[in-house]
Amino acid sequence: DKGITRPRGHKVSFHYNSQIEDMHFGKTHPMKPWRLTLTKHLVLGYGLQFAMDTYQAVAAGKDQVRAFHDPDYVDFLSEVAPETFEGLSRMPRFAKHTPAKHEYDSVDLGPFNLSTSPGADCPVFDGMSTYLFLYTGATLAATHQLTTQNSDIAINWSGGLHHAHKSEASGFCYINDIVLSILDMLRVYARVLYIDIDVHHGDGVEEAFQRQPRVMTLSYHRYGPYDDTGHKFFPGTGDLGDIGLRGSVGEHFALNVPIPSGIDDRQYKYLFENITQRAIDAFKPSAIVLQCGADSLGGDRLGQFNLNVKAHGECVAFVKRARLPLLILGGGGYTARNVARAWCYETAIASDNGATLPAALPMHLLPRPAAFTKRGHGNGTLFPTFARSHPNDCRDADNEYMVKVL
Ligand code: ZLM
Ligand code: CA
Ligand code: ZN
Repeated sequence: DKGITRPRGHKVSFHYNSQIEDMHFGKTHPMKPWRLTLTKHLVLGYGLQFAMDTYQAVAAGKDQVRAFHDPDYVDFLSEVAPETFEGLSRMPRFAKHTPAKHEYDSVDLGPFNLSTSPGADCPVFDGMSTYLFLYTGATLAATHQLTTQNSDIAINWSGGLHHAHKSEASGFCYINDIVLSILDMLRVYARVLYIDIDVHHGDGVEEAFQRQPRVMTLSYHRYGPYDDTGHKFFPGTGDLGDIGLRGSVGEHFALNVPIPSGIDDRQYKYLFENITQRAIDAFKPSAIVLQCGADSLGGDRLGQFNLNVKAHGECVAFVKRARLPLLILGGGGYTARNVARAWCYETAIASDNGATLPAALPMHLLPRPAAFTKRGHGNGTLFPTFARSHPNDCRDADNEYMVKVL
């Protein structure tokens, strides 16, 4: 069908729940769950579902989330909504988790670094609990496919929330689905390698396993001063000398590749392939988790790298060639249409259809002709980025590959 093939002896599973797309962090918050709508439409438009097993995700249980997170935090996340936030925040078992105010915090933070202020990194929004437990459920289902040997590669683009801590939300991340997945994998696999190509440092995952020699964490990220204000690029950790907890058995099982802004395809590919290969050779993992944050692409609203979709995808292709059980997760990515291009392309690479994607968009995904953009013609819900495009959203204009292929 449509030239999309399922190679024999190479099973890929795709885990998703469309309910996640309807969530809103707040009007101008950079994290847009509807980037997953765009991704889904591209994946289905190209017929990639015929090359994979697709699974509708169900919510993770609180007990599953407690495998890493503090029980009070899990209760708070499962009960909180914008209307109940204030009341819950005053309850002593939750109030004791309220952080001290930092000088740079422009918003008031409640317990667990959560807030109802619109400017917060981790706002409490309508449907938040549903959202959190669903993306976590999708990652755990994907993990289960691998540990039971039902899939060789499992994909969850709604997961990969690498900043969440044991009892604190951070950087748009509330539940650390990656840590939960790796903890589950450790019951089956001797060693797990975690690789993180999001433009931000994978601090939550590194911290969780800093004393653990069975998990090696390897993050590539922007590091150093953000601009001339002297503020560091978020989260400000992940220096080259960060190698896991010194003096513990986990020392040397964390690797960090701090990178200045503007890195291009050739430079990134050189670093990624050389370092990742040496990590695989030395550590000999039994399984790999790859966080594919798309904020490392050129033109990202928050990122400062200059990668093309093709080079981002080559990281996935490279890791796939290790032929180990592979969990592929999303993460950051703030210029929605580029996120969809990257994750659709990477879905094709995972399912061995990377070379067969036609250069032209599938017919029903083409932008409406100008004559139809007048008000009153269609509701524009299928592919809204064309209607919403903003000058700042077009910084990939000379991005040859993106323009040509997707
Ligand atoms: N202020 N609204 C990456 C996580 C990056 C911390 C500086 C909040 C923003 C950002 C929020 C609507 C991943 C910081 C920022 C403003 C303290 C960050 C709400 C714009 C907005 O317009 C915004 C009013 C918001 C947040 C920008 N926050 C940009 N960068 C980072 C977190 C997550 O990609 O790695 C994985 C998913 N936070 O720099 C501040 C220090 C909070
Ligand atoms: Ca990273
Ligand atoms: Zn990021």
